[in-house]
Amino acid sequence: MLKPRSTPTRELVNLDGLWRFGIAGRVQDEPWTGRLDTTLEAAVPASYNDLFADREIRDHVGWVWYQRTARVPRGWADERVLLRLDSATHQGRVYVDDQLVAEHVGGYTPFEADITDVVRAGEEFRLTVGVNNELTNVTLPPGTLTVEQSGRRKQTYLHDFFNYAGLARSVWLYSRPATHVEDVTVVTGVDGAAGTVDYAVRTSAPADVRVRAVDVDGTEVAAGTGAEGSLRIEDVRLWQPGAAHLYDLVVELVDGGTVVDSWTESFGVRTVEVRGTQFLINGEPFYFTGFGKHEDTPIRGKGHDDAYLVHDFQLMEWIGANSFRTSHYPYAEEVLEFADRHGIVVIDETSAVGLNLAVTGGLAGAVTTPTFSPETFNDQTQAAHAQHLRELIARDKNHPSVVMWCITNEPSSNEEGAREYFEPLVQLTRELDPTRPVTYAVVMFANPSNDRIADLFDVISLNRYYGWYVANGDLVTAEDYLERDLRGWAAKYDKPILMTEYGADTMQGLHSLWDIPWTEEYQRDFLDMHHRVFDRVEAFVGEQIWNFADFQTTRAIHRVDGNKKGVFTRDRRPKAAAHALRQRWLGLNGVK
Ligand code: GCB
Repeated sequence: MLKPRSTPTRELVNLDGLWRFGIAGRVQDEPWTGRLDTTLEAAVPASYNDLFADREIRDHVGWVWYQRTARVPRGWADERVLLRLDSATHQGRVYVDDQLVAEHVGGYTPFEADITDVVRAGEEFRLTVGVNNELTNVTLPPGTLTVEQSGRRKQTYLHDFFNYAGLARSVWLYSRPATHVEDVTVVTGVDGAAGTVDYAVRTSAPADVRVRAVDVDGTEVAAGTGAEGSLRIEDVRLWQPGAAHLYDLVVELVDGGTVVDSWTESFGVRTVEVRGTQFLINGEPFYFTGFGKHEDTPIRGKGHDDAYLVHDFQLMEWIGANSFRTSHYPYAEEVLEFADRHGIVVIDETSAVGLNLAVTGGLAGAVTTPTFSPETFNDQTQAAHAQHLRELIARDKNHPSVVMWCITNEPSSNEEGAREYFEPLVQLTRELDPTRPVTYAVVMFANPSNDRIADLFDVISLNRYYGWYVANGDLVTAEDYLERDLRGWAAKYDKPILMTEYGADTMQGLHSLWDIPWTEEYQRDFLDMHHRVFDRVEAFVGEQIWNFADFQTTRAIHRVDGNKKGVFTRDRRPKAAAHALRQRWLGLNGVK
């Protein structure tokens, strides 16, 4: 699905701002049929949970309602009119006046509705959006709903981040010509000094297609006609990690000499390949440095915020990080566009986190119920996962920054049923995008002898907590365990190995001379120990620390107002480890 954009043939109205807001039970039934009966207003984009001084809202389970009016610009009489929600976490229902126009399940991918037949150019309409935050065994991420003796509904879940919900990304009204570009796919290659650009344009109706590739200064560097084809850019400037270069592909639909739709897609020319134990970008070995991140800030929760976006990327540059993983869900498209423009490498992850009944919030529990079974994660979960992959890859396939798909975080890959669950999903990912490697983040209890799925993937991405959940406070033992573990994977698989998580909770301002977990010194020494080991293992292609910044989680005895494994605090101040990392990463410069 194309991100709405203003073009010579399309117009765009942003519907962000303050919307009337209420939780189900406190507003009228069928709230879309009239003015929402509330005095509250919620900011969009933002998760609603932390906006109000109201515990019931923060912990509400079920539907909440957002409402505002919007006016269709009067010049849109001959256009199709669409509404686009960049996300509604985790389920959305959209009403224009009394009419349901869209419904979507999945909290981190966009959806839209053609509302031409229910609105009129120049007139106002009432826009009501219901958002539901419930998680079950067939949603991604999954969760469990229970009813307490008091009758209160409660949501529990297996992932270690707060279940922020609401309209955390932008909402748009846009116009589109009746005959229009529906989708554009760009696949690039390198041929000597030239770049090759294979493109495919899907149109809503038969039309003549012409395309041209344009450089940043506006110079046309290649052109072609037809819905599919290949362009050649001589003396191409590649998109490189740390040195982004983007071109525009201008796509025009022409009918009898008139341009009926015009769409511009940015692209970068680059290649990605896994060869043996190497991860190659543009044919050169690439070593990932960086973090697993979260969309998480005070007050806004998971709400997209351009100021944090700029600042986070500034901090990544300052510290020498060349990459991050969108743990544990697809991030706002603005984040990927920024990464495209600034040469930051992205591992794009799905929201399939928590497919593991042996983990709770990072801690291992006894497996009492099988993870994959008709009662737990089943065919319906797998179907939701497949649908999520389709939506994610459709959304993100043209971003040069995205170099790999991570289709799940820490599933129970050592359990029976894992292979049956994942094999078709890996296959689907490869069909949807044959150009990018595929990985999954491997949980600590899956090792080279009991893991059942690693051979299906291109890169082995390990989440390991030696010195934290195992051998806590004993970095000598932890070093030994870590090295054996990594060497075990390297001995079994001829594949690149990447560390996608390692980290130690750290309270900013807590210090000690000794190996005391939670201190700033311990975090620094813990990371140093890991880096010594990584430098000794040949198949190693990168290190992404858990986490970039402290983030909010659900309540748990091992969480102090959230997870504190950030190298930066939640308000983005550096802990001591940040300075040590900076020394290492600026020195490495993406090559080990
Ligand atoms: C993990 C999870 C991550 C947690 C982290 C932790 O393995 O992938 O979501 O936050 O551990 O800190 O426990």
